[in-house]
Amino acid sequence: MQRLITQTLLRRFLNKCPTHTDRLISLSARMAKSKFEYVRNFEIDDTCLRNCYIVVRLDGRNFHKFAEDHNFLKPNDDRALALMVRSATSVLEELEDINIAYGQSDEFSFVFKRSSTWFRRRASKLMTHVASQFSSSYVFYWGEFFSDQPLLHPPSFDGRVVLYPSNRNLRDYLSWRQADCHINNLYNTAFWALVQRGGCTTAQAEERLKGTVAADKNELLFSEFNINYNNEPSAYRKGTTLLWGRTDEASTKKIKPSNGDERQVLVTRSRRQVTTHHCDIIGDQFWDEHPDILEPDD
Ligand code: DGT
Ligand code: MG
Ligand code: MG
Repeated sequence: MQRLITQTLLRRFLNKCPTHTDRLISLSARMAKSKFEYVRNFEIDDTCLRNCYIVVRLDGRNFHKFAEDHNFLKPNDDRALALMVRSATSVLEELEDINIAYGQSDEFSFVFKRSSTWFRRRASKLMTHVASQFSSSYVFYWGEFFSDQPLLHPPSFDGRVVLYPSNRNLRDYLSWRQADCHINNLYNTAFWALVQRGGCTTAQAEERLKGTVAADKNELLFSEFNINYNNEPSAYRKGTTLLWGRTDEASTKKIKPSNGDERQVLVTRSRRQVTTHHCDIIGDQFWDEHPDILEPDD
């Protein structure tokens, strides 16, 4: 009996004593705070310069092939454009401080307020949040737009961060993207008209358009295919601009006055909402109509 008690007490004592492994773990924990912690200093400071607009531009990776694989209509597929806009809307809704976004083809630019302090203005945080929110939304909403076309492989989008220090620079950046949309769309409209309606091979269409200016392409579209380019959908010609707006929502509410019967009343509530525009953003008119997008230059 005495022997059994002694053995039990000894076992309890040994269980409380730190083993060799315990000692090693505790040593590593202390070293993690000291010896290893220096590796943090390899992280670089990528804080974006103050007072600048932060633009994150995403572009679909290898979308030439992605569009072929998923049977996108040429030159513009309304489903694909709408899915891009839906994904960009989700970026505005889920992330902070984006005042305006502009998109065309497989790209979208998101403009963070120049006064934004979101994620301490760290470029990598902003860019990766935009890219991952956009990409996951593209997959998440795919079926809403492509009900008859399964998603065959995961799409991905590259991202870059560019800083613009003045309102003029930011406007010129957005003008550049919209001018790019116009040039590409006019070319693609003429090219695919020649191929789809004019019976040209792609090589012949390319040859026909070599060296032409915008006026030549407009003329070709009108005289050969009776297409007035200016009547093409504005979403194709101008791309898509997303802004924050307010809409009034009406609903009914039951009230019961202390001296009367219960009755229904109409209440309207103003809700902040992302709004979609396919207009010119190069001229002054758009900026005069939306004075809240730009913050004053110091
Ligand atoms: P990247 O960006 O270097 O990885 O390569 P891509 O192939 O994405 O080239 P990019 O971004 O210069 O051009 C966009 C491609 O996306 C272009 O080949 C046409 C395609 N795309 C975009 N929207 C549509 C559409 O609505 N319909 C069709 N058929 N193609 C589209
Ligand atoms: Mg691309
Ligand atoms: Mg592109």
